[in-house]
Amino acid sequence: MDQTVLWEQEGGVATITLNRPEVLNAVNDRMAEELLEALRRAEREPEVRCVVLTGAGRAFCAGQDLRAREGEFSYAQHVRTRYVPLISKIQSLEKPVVAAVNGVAAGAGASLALACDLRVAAEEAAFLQAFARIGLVPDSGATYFLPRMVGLGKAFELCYLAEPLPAPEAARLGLVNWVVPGAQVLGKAKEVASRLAAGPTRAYGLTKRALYRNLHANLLDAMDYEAMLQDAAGRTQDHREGVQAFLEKRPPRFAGR
Ligand code: LHQ
Repeated sequence: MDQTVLWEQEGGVATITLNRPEVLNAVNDRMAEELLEALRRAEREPEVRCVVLTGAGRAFCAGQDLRAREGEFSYAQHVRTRYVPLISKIQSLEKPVVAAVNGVAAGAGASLALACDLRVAAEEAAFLQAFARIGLVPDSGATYFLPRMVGLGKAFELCYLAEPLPAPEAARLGLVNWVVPGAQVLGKAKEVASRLAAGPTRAYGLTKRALYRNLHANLLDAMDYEAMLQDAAGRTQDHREGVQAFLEKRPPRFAGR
C-alpha cells in the first residue's frame, strides 16, 4: 500500500507531504496516524530544524475523508483521537512549521494549515470552512485560530457562508504570509524553511511557546514569562554565537543548540 504521508529531508528541513491526491488528500485514519508519526519524528530528530507541510497533487487537504466513516462513529471521539493530537503536536513542536498550501485547504485540512506557524500559498489555493456545508461545526482548532488571525467578524462570515477564501485575499487578511504562483509554492516554502533551519532553533522554539502562551496573558504576566524563557535562550550556544558574530561583524553560524 502506498504511504499516505511522505517524508523527505534535505539539510535541516523535513518536508511532510499528505499523499492521497485522488481524494484531494482527505484524511483517513491511516493518514492521521502517519502524519502524527511524521510530526513526532520531526520533533525527535535534532537534525530537523524546520518542517514544511504540503499536499501531493492539486490540493493541500480536503479535511476528513467523508467516505471513510463506517458504522457507529462518535464524532467527538474521532476529533479527539485523530485531529486534536495532530493540531496539538504542530503547536507544541518547538521548531518552525511552514505550510506550503499548494491548493484547496478545506475543513480540518484548513485547520491543519492554520495550525502551522507560517503559510505560503499558491495563487490558486483557497481556504474553505467547509463544515457548515455539511451541517457541522468548525473543528480541529478552526474557531481558535481563525478569529485570532482574521478577527471575529470575518471568522463568522467564513464559517457561516462557507465560501472559499482565495489565497490573495487570505494574504490581505493576514492569514497567509506569502502568495506565489502554484509552481513556486513548495520552492518558496523550502526557501523560507531553509532560512529558519539555519536559525537559532532553541530561541524559535521558545518564541513559539511564548506567542501561544501569551495569547491568554495580561501584560505583566506575559513579560514575566518572556523573562523566564530569556534565561533559557541566554544559556544557548546560539546566543553566544550570535553575540560573537555581531561583535566580529560577520553573519552568525547557528548550530540549533
Ligand atoms: C473527497 C473529499 C473528502 C472524501 C474531495 N472526503 N473524498 C472531523 C471528524 C468527524 C466528522 C467530520 O468532520 C471532521 C472534520 C472535517 O474535516 S469536516 C469537512 C470535511 N471536508 C469537506 O467537507 C470538504 C469536501 N470536499 C469539497 O468540498 C470539495 O472536494 C473541495 C471544495 C475541497 C474541492 O472541490 P473540487 O475541486 O471540485 O474537487 P472534487 O469535489 O471534484 O473532489 C475531487 C475528488 O476528491 C472527488 O472524488 P471523485 O472520485 O469524484 O473524483 C471527491 O469526492 C474527492 N474528495 N474531498 N473530504
